[in-house]
Parts: sequence; structure tokens; C-alpha cells
Amino acid sequence: MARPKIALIGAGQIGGTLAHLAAIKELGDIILFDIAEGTPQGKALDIAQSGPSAGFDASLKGANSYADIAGADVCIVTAGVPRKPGMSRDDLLGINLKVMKAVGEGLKAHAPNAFVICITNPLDAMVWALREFSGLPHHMVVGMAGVLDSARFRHFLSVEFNVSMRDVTAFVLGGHGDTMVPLARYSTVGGIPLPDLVAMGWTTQEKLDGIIQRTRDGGAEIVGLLKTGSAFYAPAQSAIEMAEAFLKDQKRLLPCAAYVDGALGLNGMYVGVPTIIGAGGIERIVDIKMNADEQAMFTKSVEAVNGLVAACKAIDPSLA
Ligand code: A3D
Repeated sequence: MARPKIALIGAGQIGGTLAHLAAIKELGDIILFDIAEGTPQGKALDIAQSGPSAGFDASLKGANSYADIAGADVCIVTAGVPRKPGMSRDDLLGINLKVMKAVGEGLKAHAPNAFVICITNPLDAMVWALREFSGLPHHMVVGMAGVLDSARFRHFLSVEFNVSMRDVTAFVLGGHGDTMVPLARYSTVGGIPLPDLVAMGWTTQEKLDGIIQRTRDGGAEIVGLLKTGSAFYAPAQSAIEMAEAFLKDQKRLLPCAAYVDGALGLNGMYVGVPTIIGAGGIERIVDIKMNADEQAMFTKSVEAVNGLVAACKAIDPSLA
């Protein structure tokens, strides 16, 4: 069987890291696409030259033409601009919306059967716009945010409890912004929910609240440290986990910005929810039950996403 084809739209910090990870994991042959001439070609060549030492079989090619992504099985979109210190993700909306239009048209013309993972911010609005511009089926277009936000939460929890990160599971749902919803009740260490661990004296409610806030501010903390851009290693790894779930039909249960129509009380919108990813793309939305406090946080986050979608429609009337 021929290797799968993976197209990376945007060859910046995340795009380059995605290419490296996809090659090392031998997920398929890789096309790095960017409007900047030379960048995708240079990164493709550099990573390909690590192959003899790393021992992977994958071809890598840089491209500035959408024709090169033809027939891609997976497209991961990072095209656009990242945050600088002091900026919110929402400040990127105007410029990245135009980029989603160009990318959406490229996908429609050259990769209409791909599973598309959007990473460009502000995430929930951009994945919605990308789906609209591309016209691809909703279950084949998804946004990466929940896997990363949950990984940040899991990392902080593993440090607090001094346990392996592998034994910590966590759910962060809602929009990928200040209103994101880390769900303590659905987050566990080896199956023991966080509220039980507080009762068992493993940590205090105050410390847990601090970890939840640090998770919400996780992206800004890194932007503040890097000063020239935003996080890229963990975002790339998170999208690779989703791509692998699709390519290997793993049926993974992962929190993603997916199109929800009916579940969780939502009618036709993109927001972070638990999903099952397999060969069929987003195969299922997991309709979890929230208590009153969780529901209030989730509703606030949904409203924030709806506000960003309305802003997109105001900027580009073709989306209205
Ligand atoms: P960066 O290193 O600047 O790479 C972006 C690349 O996109 C650059 O190489 C540009 O040349 C390219 N580009 C710009 N316009 C186009 C276009 N029209 N077509 C093709 N390529 C284009 O940024 P990055 O890789 O650090 O981040 C990429 C995006 O991911 C930004 O919007 C970030 O805000 C976002 N991001 C999201 C998360 C989430 O968890 C959702 C996390 C981290 C970053």
C-alpha cells in the first residue's frame, strides 16, 4: 500500500515541528506548503537529511503551489500569524480569516477528501471559517485545541501529584481562549477524579484552582517567555496525536473543536467537545452530562465563540 500523504499548510514553527514528528513516526509522505518561498523547501530538505540517522522512511517536499497537496489524506493547517506578547488570540481574527479563505479554496480544489486539522487561531472561529470556505464535510474538518489544553492541565497535575503524566487524564472543553473549561470532575489520576484527590489530601482546592488558572493562561505564559511567537512543540504533538488517530483508525476519545449539532445542547457550531476520531474522521461527539457550575462555564465559553463567529461574518459578508 502506498504511504499516506500528509500536507502541512504553513511551514512556520508548528509546521516544521509537525513535519519532523510525522517523519520520525513514519505517518506518511509529507508536503510542506507555505506562501514564503524557500522556507518549506529548506525545512523539507533539512528534515529529510535527518532521515539516514533517524532511520525513517518518508519523503519530504516543500511547495508554494496548492497543486502539490493534491490527493492529501491529512491536511494540518497552521497558516497565518501567531500571537506576540500582550496580544489575545482574538486579536489575530482579521488577518487569519483572510488566510483561511485562501487555504479553504486550496483544500476545496486539491484535497477535498482529506481529514483537515486546523490549528490557526483564534481556533474555534478559524476552524468554522475554514470549513465554510472549503465546503468539506463537517466531520472531516476539526480544530486542535482541547488535546493541547488538556495536555497542559495533565502536565501541571502530574508535577503537583508527583505521578507519571501517563496516569493523568484530563478534559478541557469549550472554546480555546480565556473561557476554556477545564473539567475537574472528569479529570483523574489512574481513574480517581480530582475532587476525590482533594478530599484524600493529595492537594488543596486552592492549589487545584491555581493549576486550572495556569492551564487557562498556558498559551500566554509561553508567549510571554518566548516573546517572538507562541508555543509550537506541544501544539504540533497534539495535532500529530489527532492525525495518527485518523490514519490508524484508533477510535481515540480526544477533546477537539468539532462541529456539534444536537449534542450538549448545541445547534450547529464548532467548539471544544469530547470526540471519537477514527478512519471516518470525527465519528462521534460524546454527549457528556455537566453539572450546573460546569454548564455555566461551558455556556459562557460557547457565547465567546459565537461572538468571534459573528465578528467573522461582519468582516466577510460571504460567510453570513
Ligand atoms: P509561524 O511560525 O508564524 O508560522 C505561520 C506560517 O504561516 C508562516 O510560515 C507564514 O509564512 C505562513 N502563512 C501565512 N499566510 C499564509 C497563507 N496565506 N498560506 C500559507 N501559509 C501562510 O506561526 P506558528 O507556526 O507558531 O503558529 C501558527 C498558528 O497556530 C498561529 O495562528 C498560532 O496562533 C496558532 N496556534 C494555535 C494553537 C492552538 O492550540 C490552537 C497553539 C499554538 C499556536
